[in-house]
Amino acid sequence: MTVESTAARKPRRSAGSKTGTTRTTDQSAADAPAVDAQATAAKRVTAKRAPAKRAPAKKQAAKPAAKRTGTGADPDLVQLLTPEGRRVENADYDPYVSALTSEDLRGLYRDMVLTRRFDAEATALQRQGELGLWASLLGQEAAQIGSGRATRPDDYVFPTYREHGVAWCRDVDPTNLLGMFRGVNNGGWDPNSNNFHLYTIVIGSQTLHATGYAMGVVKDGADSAVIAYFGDGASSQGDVAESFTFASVYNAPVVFFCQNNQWAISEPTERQTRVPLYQRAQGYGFPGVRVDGNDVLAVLAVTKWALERARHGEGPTLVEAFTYRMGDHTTSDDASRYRHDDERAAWEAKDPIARLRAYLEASNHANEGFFAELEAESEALGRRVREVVRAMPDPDPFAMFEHTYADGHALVDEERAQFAAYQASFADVEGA
Ligand SMILES: Cc1ncc(C[n+]2csc(CCOP(=O)(O)OP(=O)(O)O)c2C)c(N)n1
Ligand SMILES: [Mg+2]
Repeated sequence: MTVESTAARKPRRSAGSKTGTTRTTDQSAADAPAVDAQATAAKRVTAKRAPAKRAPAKKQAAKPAAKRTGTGADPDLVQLLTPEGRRVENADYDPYVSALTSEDLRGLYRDMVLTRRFDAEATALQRQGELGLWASLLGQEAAQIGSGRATRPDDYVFPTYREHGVAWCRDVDPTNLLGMFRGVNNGGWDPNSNNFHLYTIVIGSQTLHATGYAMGVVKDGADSAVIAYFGDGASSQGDVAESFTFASVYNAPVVFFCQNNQWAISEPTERQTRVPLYQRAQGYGFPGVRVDGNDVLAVLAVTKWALERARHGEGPTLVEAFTYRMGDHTTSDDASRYRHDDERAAWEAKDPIARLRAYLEASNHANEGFFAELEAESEALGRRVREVVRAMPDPDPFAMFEHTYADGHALVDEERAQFAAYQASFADVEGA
């Protein structure tokens, strides 16, 4: 499915493009002059360092203002599909999804269903002892599919450890995600094949990598954008604050995509922030938008808008996808120890897949045959995942000592010898 291609491509970013004056969407009148000054400085730096080969400035297409106000019950939330699956109008973001065909809409549904199935299969495999750990995305399918489908192949994606739906959109084979969780490799895919970086466990650090990468994109004169995923808990990390500062002052073409799933392991979001997370962006001088993270159309629209800003030299955007982690933090966690079932039940009523299905059915975008075929495809995916994981060869246990230092190290040599002695201690048992 090529949802991305439905949006018109815009001019390439250039050194002289509007960096500050268009960033009015999230600024109050009072702070505008300060931000303008900052943006001018950013433009100066960018222009000085820009390679000569980059295209001259082109006139910007008119952009819609970032709406912080939605049309639903929550005025802060951008929503195009209500939890009941009713389409609501939004003049700012409708243009980003208006060209979607029935096939595109079915494609988004298929993406979410298959991603959920893959995720459920991985959780079951962990319970069966086939994986060491799994971080489920249950409940976050719309946030991930909507944003993932908004990206172009030449964009670069920096995920956390939970972005299985985004990986799906980037054509990373889902079975490749499982090697690390089985402990047989350190990643399992080539980041440069799909412009999808390796999973990052060090909370928030990938926002710095993404910002640096985005600054490099500008130096290359390319018109691609970068998107960095992180969580509500990660928003408290210094790395994230630093990346916001750098991205802002260097006007880096990066979208900070925060999946606020309400929990950071056992810490609720109110322990991370006193203000809605999207409002943090204002202090850094770029727009922030809160989108209904369980509404795939709204997420697609808002992320497209933010990526286009980046492409056109308008700098970073913070997108807060307001969603919910339906499962445990990982399979090592037990969320029933710290949160109530009624909270989960309230979010179940906002399920991202159920709401798109309701819309597809009510609008005749899909018939029973489609849903039946998808169920069969889902079963087949589950079977394939089980077979591939069980067939993954164990690595040579000594391989882990080979990649720590390029030229070897006395301490690693010592540890290798200790490990060899430990392994040898099983010889008697095995022989008995
Ligand atoms: C720098 C760092 N500190 C702590 C941890 C341990 N840790 C792993 S996941 C997690 C919570 C992250 O929560 P959030 O950013 O909301 O992402 P979510 O897991 O909810 O997707 C923490 C604290 C870590 N991996 N890295
Ligand atoms: Mg979280």
